[in-house]
Amino acid sequence: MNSQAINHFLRQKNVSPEVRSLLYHIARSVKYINFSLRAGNTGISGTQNFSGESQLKLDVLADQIISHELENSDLVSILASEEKDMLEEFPSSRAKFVVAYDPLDGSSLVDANLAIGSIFGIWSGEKLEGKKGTDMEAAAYAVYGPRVTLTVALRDRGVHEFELNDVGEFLLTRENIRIEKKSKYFAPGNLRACEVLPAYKKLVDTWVAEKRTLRYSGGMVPDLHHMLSKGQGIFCYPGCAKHPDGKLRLAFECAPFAFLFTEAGGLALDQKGTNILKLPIKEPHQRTTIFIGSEDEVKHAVNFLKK
Ligand code: P6P
Repeated sequence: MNSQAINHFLRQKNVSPEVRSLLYHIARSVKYINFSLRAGNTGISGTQNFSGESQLKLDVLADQIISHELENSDLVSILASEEKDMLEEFPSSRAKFVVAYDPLDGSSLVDANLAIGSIFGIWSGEKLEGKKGTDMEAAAYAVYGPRVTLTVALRDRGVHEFELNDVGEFLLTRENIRIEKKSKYFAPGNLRACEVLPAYKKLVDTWVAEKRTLRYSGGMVPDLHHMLSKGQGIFCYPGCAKHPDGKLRLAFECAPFAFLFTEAGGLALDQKGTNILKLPIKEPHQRTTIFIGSEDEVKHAVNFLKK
């Protein structure tokens, strides 16, 4: 496959100039975040985010990079960041898009030199409240690992992966990524939930007994990228005593990934069996449980836990 630059590829897919421009600015922010990761200080900033999690200097820096890039695009009316309590509003922007993002998901893994990522959800309009994953125009995530990749889902136009090369271009590496209905891989997050959900332990024990392959790093972005790379998998994050409604955020993590996986033929449900794409965002930092990946595996897991 001839490796096309991202903007040329998006133009060929008839993506609107505004969404192309937004993705261009997102790609630029990923480049700068990657540079700061390779050169930056992994120390803590001494501040906390809305969820009470201590912020690394890199969390704050990554958030600033994305916020400045997207403000400069003059296309966003609302920016929602996992690292900020309040929404940023730009009433004078020329086009109206809402972008929700997690600037550096899994940043606590940086000191262990494990892969981490950035997650982006893009909607048309001027407010985040009430939006659902089904309303998205596009979603994207970057993986900062041995290679830097940017994977983009375009409404009704598939899921495609680009890799950052040595001269700062994102070149197409995978087109029309698909997720099979069944999987030999499993990523069982939040095993502490077994304490309040014995069926979860039985489910994981079943996968072990079936000799399935465990692939779990503790970073949602590389763990889900693994599934899209292999074309199969199931990632679970059920509720537990500490987080009865789950730990992961709907707007910044689960809705964008639900959009990506659904575009690739996969499925994302919450623990009650509701499609994540249909959950309305009531407040930016709202959390949800999530089971995401190969359709048959997700359905089986959620039904198994309901027994
Ligand atoms: P736990 C990282 O902190 C994160 O937000 C996701 O990237 C990851 O899937 C999850 O939390 C891991 O949670 O409870 O295992 O630390």
